[in-house]
Amino acid sequence: MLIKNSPDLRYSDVTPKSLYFNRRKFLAGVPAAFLAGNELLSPSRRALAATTKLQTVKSPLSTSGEKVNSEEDVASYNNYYEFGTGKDEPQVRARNFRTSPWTVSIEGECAKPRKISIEEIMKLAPLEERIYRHRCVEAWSIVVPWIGYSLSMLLKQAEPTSKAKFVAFETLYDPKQMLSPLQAGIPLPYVEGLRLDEAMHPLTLLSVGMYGGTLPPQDGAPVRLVIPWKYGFKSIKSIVKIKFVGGQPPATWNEYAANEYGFYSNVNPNRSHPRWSQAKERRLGEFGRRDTLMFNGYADQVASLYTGMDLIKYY
Ligand SMILES: Nc1nc2c(c(=O)[nH]1)N[C@H]1C(S)=C(S)[C@@H](COP(=O)(O)O)O[C@H]1N2
Ligand SMILES: [Mo]
Repeated sequence: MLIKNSPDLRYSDVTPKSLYFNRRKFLAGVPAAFLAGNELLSPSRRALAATTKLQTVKSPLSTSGEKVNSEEDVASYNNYYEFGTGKDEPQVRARNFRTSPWTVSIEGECAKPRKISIEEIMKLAPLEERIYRHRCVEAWSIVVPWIGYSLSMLLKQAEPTSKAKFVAFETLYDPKQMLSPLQAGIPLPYVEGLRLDEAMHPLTLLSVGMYGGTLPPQDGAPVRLVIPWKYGFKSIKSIVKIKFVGGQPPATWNEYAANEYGFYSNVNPNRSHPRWSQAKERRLGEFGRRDTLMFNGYADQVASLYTGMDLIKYY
C-alpha cells in the first residue's frame, strides 16, 4: 500500500484510537433523548454506523482455535482508500455511505447474466457465520466472524460458459460520496479479479455482514468478498459488478505497482514484498509478532489450486 517504510507497526498504529473513545466519552455526557436511534445501542455498537442484526447458521468452514478480534478493532482500523488512506478515516468518512438501493450486475461469459438486488443477495442462500483470519499485505492481521455464503452459490446461478476463465469485480465509484482518485492515491473504481477456480472455491466468501449484523460501511457494505488465503487487498469491498471474462482482468494494486502487488497475492511467508519481509505479522491487539502461515493457514484447503505453479514467480 502507500505505507512509507517499515510495516512493523507502532503500538499507536495498532491501537484504534481517538475517535471511538472520544466519542464514547462525549456520548456519556449527552442525555439519551438527544441521541439518534443507533446511539442508544450497546457501547460497542454506538460508535459505529447503524447495522441490522442478521440470522445466521454456524459454518463447518469456520476457522477454529483463534481468538476473534473485537468489533472495535475491525471497524475502526480499515483500508478503504475511497474513504481515506488513514486507517481511522474510513469509519468517519464512510459513515453516511448510501448502501440502499444497491444492485450488483452479473455479466460477461455466462448464460444467465442478471442484475441482482442486495435484498435478493441476502436471501439467495442461508447466511453463515464464518470466522476467518485476514492478513493484510502490510503485515497486520485480524480474526473476524464474517457473515455470508460461498461466492460459488451466486456464480453458479449465472451459469458461466466454457469461455469464462476469470472473474472480474468492481467497487462502486461515486465521486459525490468518495474521494477523487488523486486524493485516494489509486485509480478508481477499485477493481479486482480471481481465476474462476479460485472464485468457485468454497472458502471464497461473499460477505454481507460481520459480528452478527450487516457490514458497517467502512468494512465494505453492503456486499464484499473475503478470500482468507490471499492478502487483504484481493477482498474487494462494496461490489457493484461481477463479470466472467476470458483473460486475466486488471486489479487495482497490481496495476499501481506490479512488482509489489501480484495478481495472485497468496499469503506467502517465503516471498518478501520488495520493501519488507512477509515472514511475520502483527495481530491487532497483540504486542509481539507472530509467524505468517503459508496461504494464511489455509494450505490444506487451497494449495491444490496451485499445483505445479512457481509461487515465487506467480506472486
Ligand atoms: N474498494 C476497496 N476494497 C478494498 C480496499 C480498498 O481500499 N478499496 N482495501 C483492501 C485492503 S488493502 C484490505 S486489508 C481490506 C481491509 O478490509 P477491512 O477494512 O474490512 O479490514 O479491504 C480490501 N478491500
Ligand atoms: Mo490490505
